Amino acid sequence: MALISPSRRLRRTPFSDGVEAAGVKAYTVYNRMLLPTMFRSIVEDYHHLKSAVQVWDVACERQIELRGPDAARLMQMLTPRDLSKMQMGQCFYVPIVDETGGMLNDPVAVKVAEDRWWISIADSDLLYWVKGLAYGYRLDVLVDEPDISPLAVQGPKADDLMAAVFGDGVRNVKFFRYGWFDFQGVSMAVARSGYSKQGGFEIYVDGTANGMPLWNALMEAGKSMDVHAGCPNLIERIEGGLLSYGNDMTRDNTPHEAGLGKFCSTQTAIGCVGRDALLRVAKEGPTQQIRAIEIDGGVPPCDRAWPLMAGGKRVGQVTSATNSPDYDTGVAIGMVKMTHWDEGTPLQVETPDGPRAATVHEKFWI
Ligand code: THG
Repeated sequence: MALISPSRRLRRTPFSDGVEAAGVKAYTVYNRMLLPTMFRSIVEDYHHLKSAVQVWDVACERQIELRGPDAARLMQMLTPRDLSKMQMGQCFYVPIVDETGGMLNDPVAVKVAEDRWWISIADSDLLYWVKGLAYGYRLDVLVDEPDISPLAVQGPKADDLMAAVFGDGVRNVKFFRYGWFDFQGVSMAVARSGYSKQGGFEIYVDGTANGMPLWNALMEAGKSMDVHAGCPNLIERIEGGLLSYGNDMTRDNTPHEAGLGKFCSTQTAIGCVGRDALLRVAKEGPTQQIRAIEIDGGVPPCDRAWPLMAGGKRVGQVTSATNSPDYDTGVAIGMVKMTHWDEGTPLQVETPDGPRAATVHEKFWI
């Protein structure tokens, strides 16, 4: 494949120097920022993520900050998830929908204070939707993208590495909660979250100056734990059923189709955009939904939707796929019509390398 030409539009991150020194081999573009996708090889990175600990430059998980008296009201307008009981110190995975109930993003919302929220976005230009709502409703809130860059520490040894750098207190941070911890005199928000199923943390690094000092401190403290630079791993995230906005679901899908109905309390999410549309789909239920798809016989890289067929008719599509070393099969995420979404349903998937036998599963591998 050809190289990507660097330019100011394709933003570097506070950790890019560390990523390059670690020998990054491939990037993708996410929120107009560089996101590493491979260091040694996808398979080596995968085994290492599951056995040791990695430091990930996920600065591309950009923050939209809401600040002001109407911040909480605006946040609840954005999502059908009920935020009324959310406390400071909590993070919520929140579907964001438009007025038709179509998904615009699936970020992590961080409640920093009653009047201050961060929305840690997936790959879509959500800022303009949020600014438009704030302006259109004349809300008393500032909306912008501060230079706050998440750095993830993921893997079974993540607790030990984080304790070595931030102190033993980080061990007590619960899943999808965060606390403030000192690094070289700077207070940083440290959450137990991240885009893997191996456990770990995300540090919200404010500004560029603290980026490389923190990166280097983690690499130094982790030497005995075989720490390595890593990144969200394609195989591990498909095994774990972690969805990728723009790949596995788009504005054409409702949260219920994406399997995110459990994060919607549309009845009680008062004021949320798309409420009427979602109440309708929640009542009737989706007619297609995300499923784990097992594929026999090996799969090529997946850079477009692959049709899922049954008896010569299209019944869905595969949107992410790879080969799993640990499960010794092709693993995939797909959208399947309700007539064919039951556990064990045999299908055919049309890959660029030819048709493959596929099986629908109700649960993912991890
Ligand atoms: N962390 C932060 N920001 C992010 C991501 C992240 N922004 C972009 C992207 N990832 C947003 N998408 C997701 C998708 C899945 C999860 C988080 C963000 C996730 N899901 C868990 C799961 O499915 O098992 C659990 C969610 C829950 O139970 O609340 O973690 O990773 N900061």
